Amino acid sequence: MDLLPPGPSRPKHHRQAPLDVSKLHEQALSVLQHNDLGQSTRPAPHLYPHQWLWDSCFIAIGLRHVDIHRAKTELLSLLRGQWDSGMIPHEIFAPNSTYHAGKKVWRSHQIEGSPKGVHTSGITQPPMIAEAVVRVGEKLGLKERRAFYEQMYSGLVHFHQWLYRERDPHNTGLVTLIHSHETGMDNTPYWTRVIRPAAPVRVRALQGIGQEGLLDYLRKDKKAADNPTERLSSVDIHTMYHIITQIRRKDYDLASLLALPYASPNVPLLQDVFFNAILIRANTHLRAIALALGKTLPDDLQLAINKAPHAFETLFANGNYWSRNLRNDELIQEPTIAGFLALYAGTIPPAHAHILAQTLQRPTYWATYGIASVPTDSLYFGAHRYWQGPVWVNTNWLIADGLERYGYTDLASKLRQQTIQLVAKHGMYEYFSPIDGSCAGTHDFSWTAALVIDMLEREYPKGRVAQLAKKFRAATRPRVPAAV
Ligand code: 2M8
Repeated sequence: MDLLPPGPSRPKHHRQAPLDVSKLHEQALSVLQHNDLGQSTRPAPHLYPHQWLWDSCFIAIGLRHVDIHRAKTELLSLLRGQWDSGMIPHEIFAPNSTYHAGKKVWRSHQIEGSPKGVHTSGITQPPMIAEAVVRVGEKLGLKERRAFYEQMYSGLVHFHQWLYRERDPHNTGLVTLIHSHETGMDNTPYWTRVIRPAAPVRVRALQGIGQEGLLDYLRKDKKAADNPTERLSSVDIHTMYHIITQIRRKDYDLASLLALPYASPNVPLLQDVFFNAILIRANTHLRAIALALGKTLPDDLQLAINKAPHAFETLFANGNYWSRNLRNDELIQEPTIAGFLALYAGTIPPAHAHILAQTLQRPTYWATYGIASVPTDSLYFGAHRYWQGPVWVNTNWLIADGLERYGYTDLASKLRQQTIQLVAKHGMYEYFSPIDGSCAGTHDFSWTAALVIDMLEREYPKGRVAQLAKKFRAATRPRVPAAV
């Protein structure tokens, strides 16, 4: 595959098969309708019954085309989970729903400053919220946009301040993650590498006698999964639970965790490349929101925002961007999709963007349906193994956006169209094989549906979305409260 030169040319159509746009819209809307919880949307019916931070952001980006009121509510409802510190948690638990790592695991109510009346996790997730606010804002008239920005502004500022204040205590310009769930890519290999030495004693003992298979019986997530072999390994999930226990005992506080010496089974801490790239982009959006409101961001935040793009460049080595292990200051040069998010950050030098655009076109990353979460020549690769190989619709969306920002318009359009084709052919699944597109993970997955709507709007703007939107609103409206 050749690198297409940057340029303002109109996107060409890369359709592989005739596409029934209306049918796909209809299917996507029915997934969102089915997963609608009133003021938020669950990612999937069985496996993920609560509200997740970045899922809701992607969902709002799709919903804005069909129900702007509901899109606003999706984002506003995230603020009900915000902690006094400013943290927006990665999960807000819906009442009466079972989940393998639910409120009893996180115990947010025991931590000072957690919100009253809702149970949440104690960690965050990629800060996509400013992006989603701006995307929803694009669909509003000036007056309504400002009113919506006003509703979101202080929560957003508070969140970004928390990220830099609490998660970058040494003012490096890069924030640190305390659990792999914060990156959104739970078992991505660069996290798996640092997690495995932190496995609890019971897990290592079973591994020692070749009996780790017994751990399968103690898993709760497998019951809710369509095909349990397509999730993370039992060793990894038990280690992740163990790390949750440890960070909970330290009130989910990075400063306390930093005080622990680095020896197994302590907690891995990473300056995560994927998360920081998204944060840099979110900072740009936050600035735009402040500008639209005639406000000035607080000085501490301005300083951090200015520093971040320079600090991000320290993650560049050997033609890609990597996460840094804070425990030993080393870059973890393990090939995954994460470094391509540097394109989405939008602040890297064009020469680096050029290298990334070339790398992602290698057939090991991009076969037919977009970018594999792990290249096919990696030892970690499994075509259906969660964040260790499959193509995900949200990462295709993010990378297409990043490519476009650097002028690779045609490549971005090709990526979006292939993603649409993939979902049209295989369904609204959670993830897909990068080799043959076959579907995996859970069915009726909300961000797949929402982002397909967004990509259809972009690539096939003459679709029947307005008509279908009317139907959608009629079906969901009675369950949506007037305000959050
Ligand atoms: C997955 O993560 C959750 C834990 O947060 C899980 O495995 O149960 C990830 O794919 C994450 O990125 C996503 O937000 C979440 C819900 O879709 O599921």
